[in-house]
Amino acid sequence: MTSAVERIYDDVIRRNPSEPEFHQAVREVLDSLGAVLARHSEYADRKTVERICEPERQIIFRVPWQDDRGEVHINRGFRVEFNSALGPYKGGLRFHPSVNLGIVKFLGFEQVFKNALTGMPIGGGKGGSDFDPKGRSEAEVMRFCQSFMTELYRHLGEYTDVPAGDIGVGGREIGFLFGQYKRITNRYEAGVLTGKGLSYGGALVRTEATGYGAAFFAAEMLAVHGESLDGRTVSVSGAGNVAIYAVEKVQQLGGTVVTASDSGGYIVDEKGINLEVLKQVKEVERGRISDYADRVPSARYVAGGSVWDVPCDVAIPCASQNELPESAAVALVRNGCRIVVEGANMPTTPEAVTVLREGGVGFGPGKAANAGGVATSALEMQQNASRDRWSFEHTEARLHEIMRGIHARCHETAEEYGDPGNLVLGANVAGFLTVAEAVHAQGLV
Ligand code: NDP
Ligand code: 2IT
Repeated sequence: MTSAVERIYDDVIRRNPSEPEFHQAVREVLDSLGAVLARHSEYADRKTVERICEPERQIIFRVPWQDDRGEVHINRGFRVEFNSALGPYKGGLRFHPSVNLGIVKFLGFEQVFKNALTGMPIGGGKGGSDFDPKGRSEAEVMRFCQSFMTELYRHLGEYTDVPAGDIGVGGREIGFLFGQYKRITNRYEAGVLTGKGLSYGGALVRTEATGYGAAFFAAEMLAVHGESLDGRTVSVSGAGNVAIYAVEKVQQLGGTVVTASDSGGYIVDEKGINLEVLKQVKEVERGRISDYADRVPSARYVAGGSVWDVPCDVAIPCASQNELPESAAVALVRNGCRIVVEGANMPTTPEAVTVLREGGVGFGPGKAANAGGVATSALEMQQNASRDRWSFEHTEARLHEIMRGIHARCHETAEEYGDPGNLVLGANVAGFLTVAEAVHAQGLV
């Protein structure tokens, strides 16, 4: 870090105490910006970096709701509207007990650069709640979503702020949120949320998009070395939306996925994950990954432990932040892993990224590799705005083209900035340049 960038970082820490994930996300981007700022003195003059590190608006609100027994619960809701230089705030909602302001800010900050990399006209934001959907009935989830939207709706709009899903928020929750927004506003504003059901304005491929996109990105990374996913052994963590569709696309591209996990433990299935069983257990029954091992004789379940101990050529972390620590990176290097591709947001710790780089393992950062989800959300907004409906094939082809474009841009930018193959540098610089140019052009706002 140059001293100018170091000062900006120190200021971020001082003004945002007790938010380690936000500090981590900011540090990773600032670490990449020294050479950029040396070339662009106008960004220093107008404090463009400092403005990009400060959210435009941060909303925190009370979410009261009643469970099925009539007991009252009070959760906290968040929406951080980080940057609108490129378009309306865009980014998911996370429902998980670990959610706090610092986590929402790290996710919102990442989203700004990710959305810029897609080339679509979308700004960055993120939101959520410390509500824990686990073990809650559908009626409880609906009441929670309705209470959450009863406050959030005033901040949203298809030209203002467009949420989608993230951990704990999938098609069911988006449906409840959309219904309440429509009821309160008396407007059928389809483009106010993405990830909607196909019967009311949702887009084909949005469900699959993040996982498919991460697999496409992995394929692009391998292609640089004349390799492919065909015949590769792949480890995936998580067993939610991103993980399931990463497994599906890797399999379609000829790879064998041997793992999946949740917060309780992981499964190893050397024969390759049986996708039908995985979908039944996680999407239909909302069960645990251990249920998979109960049904598939070739699989074994490991309670706790580290899924990254399983030897693989390609690792795709798709669960949560900092799930791949230094010790896991050491194991991956030792076992001959070729590339790590982040399906989740910031799953790899900075220490682990260093170990991977020194060990010669290719690394695809989340803000590039998992951008397929939000890119397809932007395609959903496009379809809503034109009251159109695209086929699966057409939409998937657009997604594939967008992921190829993101990889190419990161790759070329890393070369231009003197560190070929460093996709962290490429993603941060390319994303920053797009946002900074628009922020600068719009004056001191
Ligand atoms: P889901 O809620 O569908 O699935 C999350 C999965 O990760 C579950 O298997 C869950 O296990 C596991 N998990 C969550 N938190 C932890 C934790 N602290 N430790 C271990 N395992 C955990 O979420 P998604 O698949 O949508 O999201 C996964 C990741 O991908 C997140 O980082 C998200 O931000 C990112 N992402 C999502 C996009 C999307 O379109 N959905 C787009 C881009 C990125 P358990 O059930 O035990 O909690
Ligand atoms: O982290 C992410 O990019 C998402 N959760 C998806 C955001 C979106 O608006 O589709």
